[in-house]
Parts: sequence; C-alpha cells; structure tokens
Amino acid sequence: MDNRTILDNLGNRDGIDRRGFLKCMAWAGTGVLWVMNGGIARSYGLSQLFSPDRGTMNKDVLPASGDFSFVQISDSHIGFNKAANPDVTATLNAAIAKINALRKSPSFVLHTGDLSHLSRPDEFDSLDQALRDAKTGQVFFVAGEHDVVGDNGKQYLERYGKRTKGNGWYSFDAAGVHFVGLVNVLDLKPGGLGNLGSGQLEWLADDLRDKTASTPIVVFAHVPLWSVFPAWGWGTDDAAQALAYLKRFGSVTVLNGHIHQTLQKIEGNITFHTAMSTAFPQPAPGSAPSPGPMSVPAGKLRSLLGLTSVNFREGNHSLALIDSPLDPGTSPEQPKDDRRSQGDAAPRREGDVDIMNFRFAPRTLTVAVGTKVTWTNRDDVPHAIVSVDKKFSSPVLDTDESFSQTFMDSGAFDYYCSMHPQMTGTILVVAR
Ligand SMILES: [Cu+2]
Repeated sequence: MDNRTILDNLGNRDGIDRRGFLKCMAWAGTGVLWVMNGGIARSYGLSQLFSPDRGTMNKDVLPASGDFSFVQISDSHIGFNKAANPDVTATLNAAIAKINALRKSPSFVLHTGDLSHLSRPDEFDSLDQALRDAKTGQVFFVAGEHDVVGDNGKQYLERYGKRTKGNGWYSFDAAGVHFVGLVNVLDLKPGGLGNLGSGQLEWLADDLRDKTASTPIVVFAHVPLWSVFPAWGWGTDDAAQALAYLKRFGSVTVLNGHIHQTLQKIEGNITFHTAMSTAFPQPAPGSAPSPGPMSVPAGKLRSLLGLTSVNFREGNHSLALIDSPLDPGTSPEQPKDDRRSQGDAAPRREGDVDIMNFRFAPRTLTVAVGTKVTWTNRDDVPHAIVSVDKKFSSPVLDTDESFSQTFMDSGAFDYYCSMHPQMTGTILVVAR
C-alpha cells in the first residue's frame, strides 16, 4: 500500500480508515522495552517484539531474562492532526497495546517529552486518559518543548511536576538503578540548543555525589544530550557539564526523544539512545531541508526501523557511532547560511515574514518606522516568536496562524523562536 492509498482511505466517509492507517504506519506502536539485568541494560524495540501482521509476539527476539524492565515511549504530540498522522491518539494506543501484551509488565513507563502538541489542557487530558490503560506501575515524564509553550511550563508542572525540583527535574531509584529525569526545553537562548541551566547542573552534581561508581545510572531528557545535528537544534548546549558528572560511573544510559528516530552512540561508559515518536517520524539528520513531520511511503519504513539492541560496555572506548540510519548519500554537513537567509518564498508584501522549514524568511526584514510586521507560520509544527530584548512576543503560532507587531522606533530588533531557538531573525526599522 502506498502513501496515496492511505490518503484515499483517509478520505472515507468516517474520515479515517483506522485499520488501513495503522497497518501502513508500520512504526505505529513504537516504544522501547529496556531490560536491566545485573546493571546491564538491553533494549528491544516494541515494533520488533511483535509480528506486524498478527500482532503476536515474536519469541525469537524476546528478552531471555531480566529481573527488571521498563518501557520508554516518546513524542506523542497529542493534538497534532496533519497528514503525517491524522490520529496520534490511535498510534499512542497502539504503543500501549504492545506494552500491555508484554509477557511481563514493565515496572514503569518513561515518557521522554512532547506529551502534547500545543500544551493545551485537552491534549494533556487525552494523554492521561490513554495512559491510564497501560499495564504498568507508574509513568514518569520529562517535558518537551511542546509541553511548555505559552506558560513556560506552569501547567505541565502542575500536572506532572508534583514531586520534582526546579523546572521539573528529579531522580529516583528502582532495582538498584539510579534514574535521573532532566529538563532541557526551558529558558532556551537565542541561537542556542537545548539548555539545562546552572541551577539544574548544580542539583545534578549534588544528586550524584553519594552514589558509588558501580551504581547503574539512567538519565532521561527530551532533547538529546549529545550533538546529533545542531543545525536542526538536535543537541543541548551545556550537556558536556552534565556528562562530566557522569563520567566516573561504570554504566550510564542516556535516553532522549525529540528527533523521532532511533540513533545510538557509545562514548566511554555512556550509551546514548534516542527513541522514535508514537506520533510521526522525522527525517534523518541533514536529509531534508528541515526537521518536521514526515509522511512516509510504506516502502521506506524498514529503513526507519533500525535494530535497537544496545549492550552496556565497560572501560574507556573511543567514540563510536553505531546503527546510524543516515543514508550513505546524504551529507551530514550543516546547511549553508546563505540558504537560510534567502528563505524559500518571497514575502507577499512589505512587512511580511514567512516561517517556513524552521526558518524566518526573510531572515532580516527592513521596514520603515510605523510598519506593521506580520509573521505567518507555514510549517505544520508550531513556532513562537520572542524578541531577544523581550520587547515583543507572540502566542504559540500553529499552522497558518499569524502574529503582528507594529514598530514605532528605528533600530535592529532581534528575535528567535522560543521553541526552536536555532531559528533567529531581525527586523531592521529605518526612518522614513
Ligand atoms: Cu520554532
């Protein structure tokens, strides 16, 4: 079945042919089962644990043993309804069904952020409702940038941050493993990446201080704590400091979401792993003009579902990238700056800025004093504009939504997207 067939089915009377849809979306129901055994973590993609046709468990890849297991799911984006996945609740439910079909229920589920798409109360409600059906002891969360838009995470913290510190970070122990949830989607700096901040780093140093080096550590956060692809914002500015605190431990696993695909890296004693989204895939780093929801033809799906087995390693290994889904033909280089500044579409009239492919076009807009500038979001992910000097800010702008600001003083006004701080622009206001 190709992509067009899916879309035809989606045009049926009831709007959605869920069975056809879920079958084509072979990544639907993704999550990672982690089995800890003697301090060694091993991962199994939920998609690999079940035969795609019958939904039965594939016994060949079942974990043989393990006294303790948990499941990671990520990036549910409840509220998203564009072509890449018109029913994100159905694909989340498919993941939960696979969790519930496991022979042994996981001790808990970790959700590594982007629970919602627009931080709306009804989106959080739907997520909570779906997760109530998961057969597991507890669900732990960390915030994604989509969960903190508009209110700097206030609502998220009220719902999910009851026993957390600061902006929502915390730690807990389970079966001899120390788990640390970190928040790197708040107070993002213009032109920067994910950010932990000094307060959280101090807390982390303190939290780890009394742990012996033989304690297995699992760190989880939304944005990757390693530089996956900084040009797309896929990294964390001050992660090196956090990783320095983790160096002395024999076994460290870092679990992230945000990039909607599986990538793994082993660096010394630290294993990094990013999870797929329960909602939609994103392109491999550098293989498209920008990140964002990707509609996937059925034939391409296998390349997205890489093997997700990871073994802990001991001792100091040199940096190794394993299981990379990068196409050999694509260049991982950062897109050139001139491409960014020119943008993809000419503005329709003086004062218009298009937000497209995670860029402001034009990147620098020159207008006369008194001009009303209007930004319009042409992406199918939300963006939010904020002035570097806090002179203006927009509400969260979903697809095709606009925000206007009239500039009465001359000068250069720098701004960025508070959700994707690598997106920067300038309004240059000149006297008439
Ligand atoms: Cu943005």
